[in-house]
Amino acid sequence: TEIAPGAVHVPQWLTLEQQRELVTACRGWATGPVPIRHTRLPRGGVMSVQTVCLGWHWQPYQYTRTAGDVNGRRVAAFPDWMVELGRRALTAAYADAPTAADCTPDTYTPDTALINFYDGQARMGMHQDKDERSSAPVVSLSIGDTCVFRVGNTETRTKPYTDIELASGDLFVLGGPSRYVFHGVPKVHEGTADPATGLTSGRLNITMRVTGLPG
Ligand code: MD3
Ligand code: FE
Repeated sequence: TEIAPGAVHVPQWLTLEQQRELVTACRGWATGPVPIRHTRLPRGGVMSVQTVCLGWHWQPYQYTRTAGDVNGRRVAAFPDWMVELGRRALTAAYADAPTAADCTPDTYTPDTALINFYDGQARMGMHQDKDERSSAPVVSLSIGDTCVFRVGNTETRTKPYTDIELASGDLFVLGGPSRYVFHGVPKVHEGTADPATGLTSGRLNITMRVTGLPG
């Protein structure tokens, strides 16, 4: 379903087995070289969401190879199998909306992933993703609790916006004219996760991106 030009929702894209495998992989990264943490914001706040990164370490306004705000170590590599998963995701999302992509699935090469974990109280305020030096699409995969995902406009963090539910296994691709829209997660429906995913509580979201940074 195309929510806005370039913003495509593919419900139930991941199989239960793929979801379980991703949960297992994410558990490993969360306790890897740079453990999952609540990101500190420049103005002194702390995000309610917990994040662990692959390939590049994200902090507001910058991507670095090492995690200066955690333990100074280099983040885990972005795996080749996730590049392939990202390409399959673009193919699935843009099959019926080919004009939306500013890059074709076979050349799409994400080099970083932000893995966000939401407990029942976690939220993400309305924001734009502008720290990447590339306008290539962002691929989002959700596992666990269902959430409300708010897709807004490129001008303001307020109305008009569209609220949709993102459930376990759903794919969302943001590209083309929707790449720089304000968006957020105002609500997680606690306790809606299917334990067969491997997550008994909370919500996991994986976003793959192209940083546009050298090697
Ligand atoms: C729209 N994550 O990590 S995923 C984020 O569910 C983020 O954890 C949310 O927003 C989450 O920055 C939403 C869907 C998504 C991801 C990236 C986008 C929507 C986007 C980039 C541009 C516009
Ligand atoms: Fe975002």
